[in-house]
Amino acid sequence: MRRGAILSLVAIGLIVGAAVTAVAVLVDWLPEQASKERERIDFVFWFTTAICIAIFALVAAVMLYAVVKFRARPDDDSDGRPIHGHTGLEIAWTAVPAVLVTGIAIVSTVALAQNDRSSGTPMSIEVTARQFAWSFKYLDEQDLTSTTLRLPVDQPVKLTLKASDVIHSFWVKEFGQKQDAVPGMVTTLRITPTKVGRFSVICTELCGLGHAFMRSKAVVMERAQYEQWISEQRQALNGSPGQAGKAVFAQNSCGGCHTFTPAGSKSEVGPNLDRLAAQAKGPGQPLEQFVRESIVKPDAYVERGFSADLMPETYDQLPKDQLDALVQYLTSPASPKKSKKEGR
Ligand code: HEC
Ligand SMILES: [Cu+2]
Repeated sequence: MRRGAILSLVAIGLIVGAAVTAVAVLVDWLPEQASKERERIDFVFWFTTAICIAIFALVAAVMLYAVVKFRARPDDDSDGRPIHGHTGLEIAWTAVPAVLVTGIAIVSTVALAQNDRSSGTPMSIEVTARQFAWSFKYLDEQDLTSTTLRLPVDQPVKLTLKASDVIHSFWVKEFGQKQDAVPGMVTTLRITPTKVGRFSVICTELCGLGHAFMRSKAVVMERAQYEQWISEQRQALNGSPGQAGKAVFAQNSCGGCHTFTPAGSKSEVGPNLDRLAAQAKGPGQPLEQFVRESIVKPDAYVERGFSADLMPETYDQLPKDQLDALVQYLTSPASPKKSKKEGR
C-alpha cells in the first residue's frame, strides 16, 4: 500500500475515533457510582467500550476511504478486478477478535469473582421480597427489622435474599449488581457502599400488578451516624414495651400509611389506628388478636373503603418480640404517653 493511503486511513480513523470517544465520555451515560462492586462493573464496561471504539474507528476508516477512493468514475462502465480471498487478512480478522473477546471474558470473570467476595467481615442482612414490598432484617442486631435499608459507608455487607411468593429481583443501580430473590432458595449479594446518600431499591423482575411500586430506599450513612441509629434502635427495642413498639412502628413505615396519634403520623392511605378498638368490632375479634392478625395477614379482614392490595404482607417477617411490642404499642393507649416521658 502506498504511504498516502496509509496516512489517509490513519487520519480518518483518528477523527472517527475521537468523535465516538467524545460521545462516550462527554455524555453522562451511567448512573452515579456508589459501591466498590459498581466500580468493577464500570471498569468492565469501559474496557469493552474502548475496544468497540477502536474497532468502529478501524472499520469506518477503511469503509470511508474505500467509498471515496474506489468509487466508479462517470465514464467507467468496466467490471472490477475479481478478487479471491486474502489469507493474511482472514487470519488477522479471526485472531484479533478472538483475542479481544477472550480479554473481555477474563476481565469480566475477575470482576464478577471479586464482586462475589467481601473484603473484611461483612455485616449480615436478610432481605425478604414479597408482592410488593421489601423488608430488611439486621441479623447482627437482634433481628432489627426495617423497610428501609440503612448501611454504613465503606462497610462490606452480605445480603441474603428470600422471596415469599414469586420471583423478585433486588437492584440499586448506584450499587451495580442485581440479584434475584427466588421462592424456595436463598441467594446472596455483596455490597460495599462507597458514598453517603439515599438511593432507590427497585424490583427488576416483573412480579405482578404492583411491580412498578415495589420500591424502597437504601440510605448510606457515615459510620458514626449509623452506629447512633443502631444504638437508638437497640435501646428502644430493649426499653419499655412502649418504646420498643414505637421504634418498630417507625422502622417499618407504618406511619407512611396510617394515622396514629402517639406516633405523630397523619397519613390516610390505611385505616386510622387511633380507632382500632372500634374497628375490631367489625370482625368481632378481641382487640389484640385483631391487631396482630391485621399486621401479619393484612387481607384477613379488610376495612370497608380501603384497598386490600396496599398494606405490605412482609410484616410476618417481624421477629416475635418486635411484633409483640408493636401490638402492645397499638393496643394500649397508656404506653405511648409513658414512653414519651421516659423518651430520652
Ligand atoms: C403501604 C401502606 C401501608 C403500610 C406501610 C402499612 N399499612 Fe396497615 N393497612 C393499610 C391498608 C390500606 C389497610 C386496610 C386494608 C387491609 O386491611 O389490608 C391496612 C390495615 C391495617 C390494620 C387493620 C386496621 C383495620 O381497621 O382494619 C392494622 C392494624 C394495620 N394496618 C397496622 C399496620 C402496621 C402496624 C404497619 C407497620 C408495621 C402497617 N399497618 C403498615 C396500609 C398500610
Ligand atoms: Cu417484585
